[in-house]
Amino acid sequence: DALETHPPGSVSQKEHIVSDEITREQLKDEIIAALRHSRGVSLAEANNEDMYVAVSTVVRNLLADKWIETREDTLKGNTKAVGYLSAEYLLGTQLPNAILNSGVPQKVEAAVKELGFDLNAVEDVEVEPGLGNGGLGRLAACFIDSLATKAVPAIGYGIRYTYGIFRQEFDKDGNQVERPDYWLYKGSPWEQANYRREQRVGMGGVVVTTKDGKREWKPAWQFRAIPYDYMVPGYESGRVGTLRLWSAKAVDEFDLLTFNRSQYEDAVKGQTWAESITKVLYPEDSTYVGKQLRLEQQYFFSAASLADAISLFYPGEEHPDMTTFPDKITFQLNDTHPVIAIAELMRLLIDKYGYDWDTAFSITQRTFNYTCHTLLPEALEVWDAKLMGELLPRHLEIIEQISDWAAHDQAKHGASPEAIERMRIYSNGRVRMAYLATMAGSHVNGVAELHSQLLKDITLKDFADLYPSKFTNVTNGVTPRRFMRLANPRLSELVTKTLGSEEWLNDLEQLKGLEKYADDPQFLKKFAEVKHQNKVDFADWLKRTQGVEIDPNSMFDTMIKRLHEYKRQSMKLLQVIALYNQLKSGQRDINTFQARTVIFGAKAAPGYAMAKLTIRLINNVARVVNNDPALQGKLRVVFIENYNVTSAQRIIPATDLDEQISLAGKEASGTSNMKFAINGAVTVGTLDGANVEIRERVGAENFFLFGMKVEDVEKLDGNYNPRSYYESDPDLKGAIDAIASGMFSYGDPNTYKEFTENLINKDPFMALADFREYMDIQDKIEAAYQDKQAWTRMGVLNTANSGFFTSDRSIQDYLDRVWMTGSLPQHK
Ligand code: GPQ
Repeated sequence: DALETHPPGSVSQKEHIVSDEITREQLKDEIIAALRHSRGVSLAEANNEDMYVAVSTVVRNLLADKWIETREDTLKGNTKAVGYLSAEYLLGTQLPNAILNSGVPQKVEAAVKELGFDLNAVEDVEVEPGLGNGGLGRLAACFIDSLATKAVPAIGYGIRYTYGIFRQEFDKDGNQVERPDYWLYKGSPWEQANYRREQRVGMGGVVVTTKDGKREWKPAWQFRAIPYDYMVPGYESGRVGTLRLWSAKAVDEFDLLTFNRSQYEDAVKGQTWAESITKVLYPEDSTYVGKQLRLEQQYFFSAASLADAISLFYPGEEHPDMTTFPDKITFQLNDTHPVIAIAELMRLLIDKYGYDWDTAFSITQRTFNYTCHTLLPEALEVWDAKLMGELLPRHLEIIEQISDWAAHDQAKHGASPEAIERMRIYSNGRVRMAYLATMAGSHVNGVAELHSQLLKDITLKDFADLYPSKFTNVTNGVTPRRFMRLANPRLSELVTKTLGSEEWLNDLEQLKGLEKYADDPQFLKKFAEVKHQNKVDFADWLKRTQGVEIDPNSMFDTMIKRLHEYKRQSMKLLQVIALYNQLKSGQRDINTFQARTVIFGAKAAPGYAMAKLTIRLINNVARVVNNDPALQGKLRVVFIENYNVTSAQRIIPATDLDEQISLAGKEASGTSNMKFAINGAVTVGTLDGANVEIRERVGAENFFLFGMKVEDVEKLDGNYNPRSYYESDPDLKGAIDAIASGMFSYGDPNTYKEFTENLINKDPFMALADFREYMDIQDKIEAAYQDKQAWTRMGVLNTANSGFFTSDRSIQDYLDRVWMTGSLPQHK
């Protein structure tokens, strides 16, 4: 399939074109040649899809020399490289970003136009590679963008899932239906199968003791690991990094013996089984499932990536001096998913390269660092030792040894026997991956100040007490190239004109220069106009794609993120229903009511019943509210189907009010909050995750804070009685009773019983306790929005003060605090 989807060679061999000096005319020739050579069509025959492939091919060609050169410089080893290990990369579309970073974006745009095509329509053809679930995967995508932009020698390693995150549809009852996301249906011009760097990965089998007393793993099966390479073009750095995603294949294409007996099905079984490893992304976000196939995926890509790095940095060496490995490359473990790489490196060092345990462990410890992305206990991976032992018997043995070493080391550092017991990596038939990563790596970081503090105080307290210097913070960030320049060209242009250059795009703190215009009526008018036009565009898009009509003059109030109880979409919904009740009863005057469009976007894990029920309820609240003539269209609820990176890029620039309302102490960081702030939306939020730092920077008066703090939550925990809130707050009771009465289920009181009962009796994320403050702050927001100029000013101050939240800064923090490495020279 790789050969079919990637027509070989560059389109025009006639001369070597220096990419930055290419003219518009040359570009047109290249595109026409690409149409003819790789699509077999003339310009006259070409449709948008042909054009998409042709332009992608030409842009890739423009980047090729920089890609090769960056790789060569990375492998010279003068600067320690970074290996980013992540099971997820939620990339978003590639073509617009590649054009932006091609060095000649205007010329490409002009060339496509002059060939008679609308570049937007051409770009719309692309299906985004949804190789991630949510924040964690999107963060990895922002990080590789920033690594390339900052010219850090780096390779992103991950998995090429044949099926990415499911495509979400809603059925006639409003239920989520999951459809397979076969994003490779028509191939992808952005990937390149790299058979030169194929690896073998074993699994299963037994461990034997050899004659000289060594332990040796005899795997039962071998898999081919085929890397698919993606270019990661930096912005204005002259550098193009690599994302290497592994795909599994059977070693023997067919079992010929079986095939000869005409048992075709049996013959291909082995192949199907091997390929199942990278077939599909697990759709759980922040939840651990413990499935064998998941561990197979984790080991498969970790082992292939380590083997790749060793062969890259010690080419052709049978006995490499692995004591230098940590000076050549440092591996960042993106959550616990790749933590099995620790045991794999130990196995290679001891069993393959013959190092003693202490040397091997010292090399390993210096090689790895671990980022934790959660505080939810159910998200921490704890593998069943039996399962691990069957799949990776030698690795389990090694982990057992590390576990013993760790207990020993903890005792040396003065830990009590009880603390040592609590910190056990391997006990009671379980392997705790977060503990393994903490003990066998150099640094552990959380993803926002508050989160890193809570890791030290609660989740990893015992470890932090013993090894305080291991722990650090790196607050997340987002790439302004995708989430500002590409998503919001109007605001980008206004910023560039106002600041006088485009330098802010890779030095985002320059946004601060906008602050002095916060009271300039001319500037405020332009800023407001940008927002309005973005809202008009978004409304058009929604009409076109979902057939839903919304009013761009209403306030766009947005909550987009995975559906999870801790994020509290349910609380937002209760507020909407309470508003609806008040408007219906006349308690709130419809004539003075600020028109609002409440926008939701969320996927639920297919096995997460409460989340799926919430989706159904949102859709049905939308149905009832939107069809009630008494509201005169002033309150509308829309649910974006199949929320993904592509739709995020449309929603964020059009949003007035951003909802970040998780229970304090549950959201590790959040990253959409940063995207909204940069784009000049105002946030209503709790003191959770990165909200804390956003509020600090944009100013308390430009942020709508409400709700309990972490300390309040801790105090309430244990004697929380949600029913008391339900009984004492008429708005809250009215909203829950409306759901229970069947108002949103055609009169059936049973449909949402689990939803309402759960809130009244359990409410694990204390939505009821925060409800009153949430209602009140929404009233303040409504009042504030009436003063358009004051509201716009808040938006400007959000944009001006959110420069800190670029992922370029996060990467700089990793360089300084964790990786202790630097950049290659930039080639402009
Ligand atoms: N996050 Cl553990 C995920 O998206 N998936 C996960 O499995 C885990 C965390 C998120 C986290 O919930 C957000 O608060 C962060 O902003 C994001 O990771 C990136 O760090």
